[in-house]
Amino acid sequence: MSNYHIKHLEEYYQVYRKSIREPENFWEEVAEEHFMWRKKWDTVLSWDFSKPEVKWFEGAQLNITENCIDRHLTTRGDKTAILFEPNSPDEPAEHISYKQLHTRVNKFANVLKAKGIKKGDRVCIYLPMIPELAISVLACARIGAIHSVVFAGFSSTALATRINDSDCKMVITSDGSYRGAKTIDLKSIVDDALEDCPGIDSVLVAKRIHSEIAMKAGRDEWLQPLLDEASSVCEAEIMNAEDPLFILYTSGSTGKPKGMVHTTGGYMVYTAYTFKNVFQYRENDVYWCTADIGWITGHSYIVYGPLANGATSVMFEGVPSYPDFGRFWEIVEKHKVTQFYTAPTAIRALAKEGVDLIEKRDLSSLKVLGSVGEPINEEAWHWYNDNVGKKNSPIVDTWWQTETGGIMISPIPFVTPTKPTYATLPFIGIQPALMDEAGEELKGNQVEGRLCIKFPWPSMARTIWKNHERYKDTYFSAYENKYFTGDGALRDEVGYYRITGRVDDVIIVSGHNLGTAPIEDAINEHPAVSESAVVGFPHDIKGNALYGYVILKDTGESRDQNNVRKEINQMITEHIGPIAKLDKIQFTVGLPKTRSGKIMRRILRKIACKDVSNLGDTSTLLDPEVVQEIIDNAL
Ligand code: 6R9
Repeated sequence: MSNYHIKHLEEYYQVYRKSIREPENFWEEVAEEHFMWRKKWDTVLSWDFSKPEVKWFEGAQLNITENCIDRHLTTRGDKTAILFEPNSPDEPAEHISYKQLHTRVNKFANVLKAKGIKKGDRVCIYLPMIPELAISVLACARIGAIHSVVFAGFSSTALATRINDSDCKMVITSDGSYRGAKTIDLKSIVDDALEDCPGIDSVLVAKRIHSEIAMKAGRDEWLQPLLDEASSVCEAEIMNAEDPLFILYTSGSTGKPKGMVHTTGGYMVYTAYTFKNVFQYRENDVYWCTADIGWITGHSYIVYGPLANGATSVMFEGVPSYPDFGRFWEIVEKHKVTQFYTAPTAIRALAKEGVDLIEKRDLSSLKVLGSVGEPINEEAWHWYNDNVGKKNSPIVDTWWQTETGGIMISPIPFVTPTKPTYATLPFIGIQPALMDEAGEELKGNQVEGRLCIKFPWPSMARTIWKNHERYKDTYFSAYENKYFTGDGALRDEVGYYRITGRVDDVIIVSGHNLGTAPIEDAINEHPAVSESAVVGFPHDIKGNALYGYVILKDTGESRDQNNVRKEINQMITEHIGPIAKLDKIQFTVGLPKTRSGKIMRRILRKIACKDVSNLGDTSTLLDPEVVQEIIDNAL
């Protein structure tokens, strides 16, 4: 079949036009030819963005693990499905074949069943990047349990909030994790979290660092003995296409994280189809995405997309700087990686280290380079292109979101001519629109506005867990009949898109989305703080760093400001995790507020960026003088 793999620009335009003119026919063809359905759909698509309600392949039945594992057994049984590269280069890599993955997922699924987990139950997975992470995700999918993976860098408070929001019954974790030269006691973080999680009946613990940990009788159990005993046959649960597959939390403009719900059929079709085309994946490739499975990039492009294509997907436990900044290149050489997908923040950190560590390695296996998570700046793009790709491997700058499930705007390598800092063209089936402030769509090229999507695509999130109103408010109420992304973008003279960044209260730090509200909530927990406001400012490596303006309570006591700064960051680490720590903390007597009490973050942002030449209209402020005070004391 032709349109599964797009080979030249003309074909892209042809297929794109078809996907827009006849979306149902288009996606039906893709779904029919490349996947294993227990029963075909009655309706390809029904939708209404005003509710919003979107259903793809309604009436169809399937199990995604049969598509990701079972159907490859006859043709690719001994092929490596997951290639696990441990934190330490001295520990051998583990090649898990499709057959072995089948056995391990089935055993794990039987352990879940024996523990009383049933279709529709929520299971929280809080694991480092070890094979059990991918296997437990697939084991949940095997029996129809809804996985909720929480990135293992989140704090106990953040973990507890997520467990309780989706009423998880079980947590899967490990004794600890390796992170470069450090070890982290994951199990004790889980123990702390579970003090506040009455719904958790059981905790399964994988052994990784072999540390002494507390095991609570009647609740906690070591995973391995259970797996050893379990049968390796587990019938896949038959799921409806619109049954939830997983929940994944993302930050928003209130303190409460949003549990984005993804369903089964459309998510599978879209992640598999994008994977194949965006990475021009071929049978013997070794594909490596450096993300953590705790983020959407790992869900869609380490686990589901690659495995649905029968690919070999590298899973790396460690960090780019351990034992030195050459680790990525050592791994590329060792496993002859063909596609390498990483984040701009990693590229910038590696670029700072110079090219010696790259030149030591043979990177000639590379064919395609990818970037995701935040806009890639021109300098980083060129460094990546020149030194890693040797000007031979196209860079796919892929724009998408937790909410979109799969890649939305991206070049197709060897098909779309790339342009630094541009995510270029909409992927097949994707209909972007740029909107002006008045809510009108900007037609034609050379325009800049807010990025929306006009038509449903198969892998879009269907709702926010138990909060459909919030889903509607956040994404479908800014512009009528359109999904609003929260990003700004421009369209150049040939129709290429460039993402200019968030237009809401989300700040992307090292590729991680952080809402200002939860960080401010954490700061305000400090007994000496009366109010705070957090904004982003440009940072060489992290892309953005966080700048906090903090008003202290007047208690009459004198305080060591540096101690308070440390304590504030400690509060943030406890409530969210170290990724949300502030780089700069300025104490102030007031904040610029409108008469209605809204903080004018625009002004705070400019001051944090040291750009105070044009602060715009400050006349609507309650107390315009506070602005000068803040400027005078800026850090
Ligand atoms: C996949 C992922 C989503 C937000 C998104 C945007 C930013 C992601 C980008 C990019 C510019 C790219 N973003 N990819 N900005 N160019 N190629 O990262 O999902 O963690 O939900 O973040 O990340 O601002 O709205 P998620």
